[in-house]
Amino acid sequence: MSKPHMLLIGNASARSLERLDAVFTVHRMPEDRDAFLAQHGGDIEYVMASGGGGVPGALMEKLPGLKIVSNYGVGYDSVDVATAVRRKVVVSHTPNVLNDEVANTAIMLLLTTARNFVHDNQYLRSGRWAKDGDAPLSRGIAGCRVGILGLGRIGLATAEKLAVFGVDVVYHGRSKRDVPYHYYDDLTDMARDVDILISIAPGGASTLKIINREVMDALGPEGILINVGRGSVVDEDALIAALQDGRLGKAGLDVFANEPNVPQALIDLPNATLLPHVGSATVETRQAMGDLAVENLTAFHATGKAVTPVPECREM
Ligand code: A2R
Repeated sequence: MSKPHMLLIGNASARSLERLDAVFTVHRMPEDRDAFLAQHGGDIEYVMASGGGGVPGALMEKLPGLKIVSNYGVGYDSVDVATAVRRKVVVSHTPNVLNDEVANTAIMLLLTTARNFVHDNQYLRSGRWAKDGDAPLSRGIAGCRVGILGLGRIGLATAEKLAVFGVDVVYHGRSKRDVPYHYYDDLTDMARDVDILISIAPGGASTLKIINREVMDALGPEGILINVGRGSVVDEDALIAALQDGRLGKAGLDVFANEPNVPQALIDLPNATLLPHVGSATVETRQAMGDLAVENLTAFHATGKAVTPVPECREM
């Protein structure tokens, strides 16, 4: 029996490819997308998307037989879900398997930023310790109030891990949850009351640039902003200005508005700690994400149901 056709957008590990090859005829999206889609677009029923620009509506249009998009990653803002739902195409993602590692990243980035460890590392390597004496003092986080924007799966894991650092955790989202943390229904009000703001909110229209100048000014000159969710949630130009002016103290960022392009003005700022979107980037976590992304496709092929569809597709 011939195998159904699957299109891989972006990359997959050798382990994932081996599993996919066993079930599907796997096509990798080539440079010349138009020629490929004209020739094979009609055959493709399954898509796995791992970066590579995602799956916008215009691409979906060229895949008339599409049944499912398996997104590698929990955030699926690069997939046009509205178009998928209208076309009865299921979209799946990889929740939960990365909670632990992204929560660790949020806390490591917070501690590194607060304690100036990136600069201290450079201070030693450049010979300044021996030449100029001890590195400048930094501030610890004990006794601080930490506001989490987006107390979902990763946010809650982060809040639980933060318990050992002697901080007071509060949160903001669209709705109050049954959790032992104080809820703010307004992001600016929360920013005014906290020392540290951690964003673990998804991308998309409803969160676009919600961390704006007003929120940054409310966080203030001693405040720290950590973002491990999506770059689009932060107004990056306003952030650069706030860090340059000293209206915001420090930022630790793993995600950016236009990855992998990071504004030079941000790179030049000494009060910003920057990571190349590595929140979930361990061998173990990426393997678990790859396995789940593959299982969504193979389960759908076998049963007509994905293992972890996105909320908008759970009833399909
Ligand atoms: O708003 P709620 O109560 O539905 O809470 C969700 C919150 N959230 C928002 N908060 C404020 N304004 C919004 N417009 C808004 N939209 C969503 O973000 C929820 O507490 C949280 C997302 O949690 P989960 O859906 O469980 O996602 P998970 O697995 O924690 O991942 C979060 C994000 C991904 O979407 C990627 O962008 C990144 O972390 O890896």
